[in-house]
Amino acid sequence: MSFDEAALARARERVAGAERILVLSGAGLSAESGLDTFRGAGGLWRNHRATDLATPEAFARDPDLVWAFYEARRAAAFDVEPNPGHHALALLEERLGDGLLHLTQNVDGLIAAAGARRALEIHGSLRQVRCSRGCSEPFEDLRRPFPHPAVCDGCGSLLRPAVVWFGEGLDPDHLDRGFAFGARAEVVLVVGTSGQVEPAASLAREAARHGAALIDVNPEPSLLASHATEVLTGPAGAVLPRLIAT
Ligand code: BV8
Repeated sequence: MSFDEAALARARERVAGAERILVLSGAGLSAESGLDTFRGAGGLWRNHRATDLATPEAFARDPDLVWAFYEARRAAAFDVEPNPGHHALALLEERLGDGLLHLTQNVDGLIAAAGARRALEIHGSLRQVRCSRGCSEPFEDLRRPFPHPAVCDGCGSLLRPAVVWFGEGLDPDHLDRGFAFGARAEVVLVVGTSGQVEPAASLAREAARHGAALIDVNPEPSLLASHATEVLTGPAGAVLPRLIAT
């Protein structure tokens, strides 16, 4: 791995000396597990753009197409394993306990599969479904294939994936906790995200604005790189184990 060793050494110092680290992860963290990112070459599905399918309008217009998209993503996510990047973040959480808060944009469940106990899935989870009218809480349903069309026991509305679609609000509790923690973090570790999606990207940017050193781990420049104290140009699975090594 030929990235800037000096930047890695400086970043490792910061991580080793930090008592509070906010982590924001995106699709790139799961790329080495074999899952497509949103906007990379694999970001297309049956020549639809993922971002066009991840909306309530798409579901209202064509629930079969949207469920086929999520069925493919569930099948892929349930069949792969966490990679060394996930394991490194789970180890860092074990080391720091309440001193680490991991906000993941990923819905693939891989950070929990790697042993992380407290990551917040701020965009929801492929492992859960919910009533499309929102009359009840999301619940885990791992059936493959999911028996769409299936309806809510409570109100008879179609069940949908329990993920946050574009145009839908994130859990206010996740946002409150993320902004509050980030305001007091010494380091904000951004891993595998293009930084294009809001309000997730603001959670990292605000932490940096409050003085946290932003470390951006990505093979390519992200929209958050301009706020970074250190940019580690490389894949998460290779960089993170070296970043957290003591
Ligand atoms: C909201 C769940 C308001 C579903 C996702 C105009 C109209 C409408 C809305 C907006 C608008 N302009 C802005 C918005 C807001 C919108 C938004 O941000 N749009 C963007 C596209 C401009 N945001 C929203 O709509 C949010 N809600 O604003 O609601 C509101 C408020 C209150 C009440 C009601 C409404 C909701 C956003 C959440 C959308 N859901 N996912 C699903 O997964 O199917 S977002 C989706 O994008 C995924 O979660 C994904 O993770 C996320 C972010 O993308 P990335 O993770 O960054 O993935 P990407 O492919 O972009 O990048 C991958 C990166 O990895 C790359 O940089 C690559 O270089 C790197 N990489 C590759 N390999 C590796 C690697 N890195 C490390 N290692 C590697 N090996």
